[in-house]
Amino acid sequence: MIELLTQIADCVERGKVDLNSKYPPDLAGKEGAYELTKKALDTGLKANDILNDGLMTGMNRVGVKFRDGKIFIPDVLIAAKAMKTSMELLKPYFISGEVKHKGSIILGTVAGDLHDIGKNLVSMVVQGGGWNVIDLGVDVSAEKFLNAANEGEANVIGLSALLTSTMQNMKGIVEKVKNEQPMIKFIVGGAPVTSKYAAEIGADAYFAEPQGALEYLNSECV
Ligand code: B1M
Repeated sequence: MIELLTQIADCVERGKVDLNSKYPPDLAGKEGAYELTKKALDTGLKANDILNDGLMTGMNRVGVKFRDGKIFIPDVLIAAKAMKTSMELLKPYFISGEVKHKGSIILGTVAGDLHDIGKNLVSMVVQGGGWNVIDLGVDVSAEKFLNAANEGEANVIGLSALLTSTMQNMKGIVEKVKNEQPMIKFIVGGAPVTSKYAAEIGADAYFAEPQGALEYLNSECV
């Protein structure tokens, strides 16, 4: 079981997406992150463990190598593809399929930022908890968040940012939307974001992981 998780982490780290992917050449013809994730689910491993101890472990190693200049953007992209392809298999385990929603949340990665893996995880977990997600995608401007808020379907907005530069854009988004819609709540997250920063920009809450966001929605936004 643990061996499978190690293999999944290795596949993400090396960008081995699935059986058909020819990259990396020394793994051509071998099972990739996709098949191994399927196998892990079939053998009864929990989706959460596959995510944390397999996929995310691999992606964290990628982050360290990228930071240290040992790998480059194409390597990170292919690793992200391996992770995303496998996450599709985990989706049904996070999304319960409840018919009646508890409410809606607008979600997006802030302007200038293209990272969406964390945001997509938040989306899956909160959907799994019975929330409808209005996903605005990546590189989302303050105007777009405001327009979505003005549709009136959601009373809470979730912002994600992965860069120390783009997290600065959270402030303008919170200000612009709260200016017109003072009752709307903001939750923020992403690797460089902190609860101190959240408080500074007038966000209502910060969470380091999706479960915290879901618990907040359930307790503060229904
Ligand atoms: Co980028 N990148 N990247 N990258 N990239 C980081 C973030 C970096 C830390 C890597 C490094 O140097 N070690 C670094 C940022 C440095 C900094 O600003 N402090 C960095 C950089 C520099 C860049 C570029 C600028 C590189 C360049 O072009 N020179 C560039 C920027 C592009 C842009 O956005 N404009 C860039 C590009 C990319 C790729 C496109 C190649 C790719 C993204 C692919 C994609 O997302 N579709 C990528 C990736 C994959 C990463 C790393 C390796 C992994 C990020 C990730 O997906 N982590 C990352 C290094 C790292 O983090 N280890 C890195 C897994 C994900 C599940 O975690 O998103 O933190 P995370 O989400 C967590 C929590 O934070 C939380 O829940 C999730 C689960 O626990 N969470 C929330 C997130 N949002 C939340 C919202 C909430 C609540 C919780 O409420 C609403």
